[in-house]
Amino acid sequence: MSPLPGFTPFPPERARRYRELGYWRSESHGALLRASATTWPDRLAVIGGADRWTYAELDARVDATATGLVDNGVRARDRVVVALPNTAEFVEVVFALFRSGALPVFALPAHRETELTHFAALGEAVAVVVDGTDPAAVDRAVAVADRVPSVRRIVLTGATVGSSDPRVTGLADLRAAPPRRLPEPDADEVAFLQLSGGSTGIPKLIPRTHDDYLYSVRESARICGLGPDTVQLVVLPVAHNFPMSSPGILGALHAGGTVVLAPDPSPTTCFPLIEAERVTDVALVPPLALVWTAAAASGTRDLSSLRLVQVGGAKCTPELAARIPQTLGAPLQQVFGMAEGLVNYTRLDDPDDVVRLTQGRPISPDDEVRVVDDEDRDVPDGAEGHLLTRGPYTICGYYRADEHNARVFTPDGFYRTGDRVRRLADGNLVVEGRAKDQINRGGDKIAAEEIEDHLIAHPRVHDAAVVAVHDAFLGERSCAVVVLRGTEDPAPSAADLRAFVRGRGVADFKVPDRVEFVDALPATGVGKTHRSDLRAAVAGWFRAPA
Ligand code: J2J
Repeated sequence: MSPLPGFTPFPPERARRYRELGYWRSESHGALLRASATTWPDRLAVIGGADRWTYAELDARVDATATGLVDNGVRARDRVVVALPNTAEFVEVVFALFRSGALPVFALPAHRETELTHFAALGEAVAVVVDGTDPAAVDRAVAVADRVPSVRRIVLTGATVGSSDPRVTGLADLRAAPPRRLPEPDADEVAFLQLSGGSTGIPKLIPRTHDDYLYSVRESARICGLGPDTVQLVVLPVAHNFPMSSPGILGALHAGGTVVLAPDPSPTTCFPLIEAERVTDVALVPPLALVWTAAAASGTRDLSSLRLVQVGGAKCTPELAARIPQTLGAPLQQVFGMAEGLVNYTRLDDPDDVVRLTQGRPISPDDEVRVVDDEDRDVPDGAEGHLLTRGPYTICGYYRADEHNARVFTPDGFYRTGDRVRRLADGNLVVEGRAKDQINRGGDKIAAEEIEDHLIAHPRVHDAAVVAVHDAFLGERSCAVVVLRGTEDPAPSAADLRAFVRGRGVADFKVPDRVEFVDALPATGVGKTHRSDLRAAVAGWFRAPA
């Protein structure tokens, strides 16, 4: 079959090699679940709220839901936007889509109307799945369906909300028909579209195949020592690439472990869950790890079941790294990954200083990592440079983004990650910074240009640039630097512009934390905003007085 339009397949030579090496095993996501359900039918697979499903139960539900999707007109390769909170039904829906051959587009519950509309339109999605217990989420899904003609169905999880809209179906209704076993999609097909943190105005979609993704999942599970006794607590947004695959939900289900979905990441919610379910593994972003270590230091909950605490998504400081084992009572693993592919881990048997001071090394011996200067010349080990990568689970192109792909992939297929790193002699990477115009707000990624475009849509905004400012808790916060125009009174205040961006229908975390007004932005010779000058200027404004 010809590849999905808009998807850049791996070059045949490399694909053949990855198969020969046994990395790609022609296994689909649906088959992964089937295999685990065959080996461990009675073990608990998923716990979320009141739901506690064994592997056999999950597998049967997934068959029923997949059958319902197909009977409702969802076909192989159709795209379906999924924006769900951390519930057991997320796992059911996503595996049902995998089995039907349709492609989930992994939105987050934090995404608002404009973002969901963009994902649905770019993916020409046929359906949107949202939390039926959240009226605002249902309204948003209806708005997306009104705006994107390809969207014919709205599927609601949770308690079914009565609706006269013929497009709306409850997930439970989909499960009504007798389940059939559907043929699994080919493993070299795109399995889903993940979201890019982005740096340009339009968020990009990342096509991952069954073959490439499951290779990273199996190896992640092995590197992290997962097995049938693993009880993994998911506290980060469930659809994010980290809790999904590093080793995440998929790694735990591959290993026969149990996935526990936390409705929110607070210690108040999560510590009792750790105690009650004897949780062994958890993945955190640095600000959450800070909150957890503080709460554990003064808490009374029994966290002794913890075996591994992963921290990634943004840089973990050496101080935080040292505090984690002391307060949470389990070793730390640093994880430096990206939805586009490459994932690095410190290993469980690494010396303390490697775990504390580096972001680890790649999963695969065939992950090709280059650290280069501005002219793409390799720099020596220990020197800082741009990280480029190519390998058995790193994409060769974003979905439907030819122009962007020409810029962020080298002619020989290396992905320009936009990260600045040092590679040490032992192969471990240290993340030093970023060349891409992105703000990493405690693991939540904000594409500067996306928010600048929203600001410029305000009639009184002449120009705007969004940059990162240092923040002790989140690592970075966003600051919009704005040049106003016109004289009509009153000029918008910082609060007005924040409300304006929020009102444009974007996730809360993307609303600029600060807005500062200037007469002009520093410009480069060709009239573009000089971002490094601006970042330096902004850093100066916020530096604490001596
Ligand atoms: C510094 N920066 C980091 C780290 C990611 C596992 C873990 C994380 C992600 C993820 C992921 C970092 N230190 N430890 O997908 O599977 C920044 C880099 C990177 C970008 C990717 C996974 N870990 N980063 O965070 O696609 O800038 O994936 O390029 O959301 O986060 O973001 P994202």
